[in-house]
Amino acid sequence: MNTDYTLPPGAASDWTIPQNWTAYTPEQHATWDTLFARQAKLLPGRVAPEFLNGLDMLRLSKPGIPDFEELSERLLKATGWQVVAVPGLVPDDVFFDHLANRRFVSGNFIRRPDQLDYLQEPDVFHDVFGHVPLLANPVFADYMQAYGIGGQRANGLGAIRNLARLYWYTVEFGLVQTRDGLRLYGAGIASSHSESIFALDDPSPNRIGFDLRRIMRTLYRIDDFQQVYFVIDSFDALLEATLKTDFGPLYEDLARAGDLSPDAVELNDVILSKGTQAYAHARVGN
Ligand code: HBI
Ligand code: FE
Repeated sequence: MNTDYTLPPGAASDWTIPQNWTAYTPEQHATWDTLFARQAKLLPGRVAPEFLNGLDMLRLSKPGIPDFEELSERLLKATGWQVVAVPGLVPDDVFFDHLANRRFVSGNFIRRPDQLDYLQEPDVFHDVFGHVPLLANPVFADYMQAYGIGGQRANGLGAIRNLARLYWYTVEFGLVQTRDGLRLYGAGIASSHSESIFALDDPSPNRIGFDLRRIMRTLYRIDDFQQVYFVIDSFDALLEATLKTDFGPLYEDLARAGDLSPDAVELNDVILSKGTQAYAHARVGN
């Protein structure tokens, strides 16, 4: 995927850079505060309770862009994870190596005030607000490390394309069933005001029960709301499904099975809601 990137000047060989927290301007801290306030208001009743717990445990409501040293100190105590700064997207093998060692890489920059609703590269709000709360949960913390270790293996088997879909449809855009109803937990949803509403409430997307093999066959779009969301029963079930799977033979099987489009519905799918796809069809180019 990103393996042709060259190491930016000033970065260490593992692509980390100093966060340089004291260099953030008051405007940049204010951007964080604006984004935080908007999501903190929207998410209760929408996000998995484990996410809200993480926000609380890590004191993420403290004003301003979090200082990674302080954040890592709390996170280390909770689950042994740390947050390290990187300039942007890093090559897959570097990304996997950090995760396998319980280090989460975060962009140190923040979006401009005119980009509050969408940007292509993951910034500190997406990475820290979106991803880090669940890293304070022991089960999810283990899942993320397992993904990193699995990524190192997939790299050698030419199967990153398949494995990356698992990350996409769980870590970035996952939904979870709870006693109180459907909740979001994916960082791409949790850090987006509009998708936090769309993913749960809009009639357009399909919502389908989690199935590891099915997910790894499914293409995804990076430039718009998802056309399908996959729903796990619990973080325990997600971790167990990945730990008990022998990915080697599965990758061979997936190569034969072929890819599915994001709006596909398969015979064996557990359909929680069949989408109209009206949103996707109304967009130019669909
Ligand atoms: N780099 N900084 C950063 N953040 C990511 O989420 C990321 C990355 N490099 C590769 C990557 N994600 C994914 O493509 C892998 O899961 C395959
Ligand atoms: Fe992300």
